[in-house]
Amino acid sequence: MLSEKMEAALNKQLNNELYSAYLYLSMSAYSTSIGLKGFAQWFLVQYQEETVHAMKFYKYILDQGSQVKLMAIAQPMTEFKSPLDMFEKTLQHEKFITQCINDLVDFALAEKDQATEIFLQWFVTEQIEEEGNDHEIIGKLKLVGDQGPALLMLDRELATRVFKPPAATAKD
Ligand code: OFO
Repeated sequence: MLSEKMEAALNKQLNNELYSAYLYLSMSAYSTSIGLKGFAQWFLVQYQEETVHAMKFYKYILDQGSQVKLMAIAQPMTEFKSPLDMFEKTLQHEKFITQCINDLVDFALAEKDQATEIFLQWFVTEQIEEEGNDHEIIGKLKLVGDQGPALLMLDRELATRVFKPPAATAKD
């Protein structure tokens, strides 16, 4: 059982993860509209991963006998200056999410809520990967610039990203 405050904090993070999914779906649509199908695929996979993150919070809250309280999802941005701008905004958003996760860990420790602290460890590790991916692509975009054949090569590389659904456990 979660404390009331922890239930509220985890529901807030569930909403943050759904917003992340929405943001990356918007970036995927924008990428398609400017002819970058590989970027669109990369962000579509990112959207799918964020829905997995959201569902981890959803399941954990319910497993703890607490209540899932879905909230309105904010409207994401729909226009971007360039592919580099999109990835800089992605990194900025992921830094915000990392801070939210770190704050949740601090809160779980303060509440002596060991189960939630252990649950959150997966997200602590995941955020390192999330930010790492963005740094790598931003680095490449700075090298190739925002147009020309090199950008199309990067588009082809990003097109290879595939969504790997999380493995089901015996309990699921
Ligand atoms: Fe859920 O990691 Fe991105 O936002």
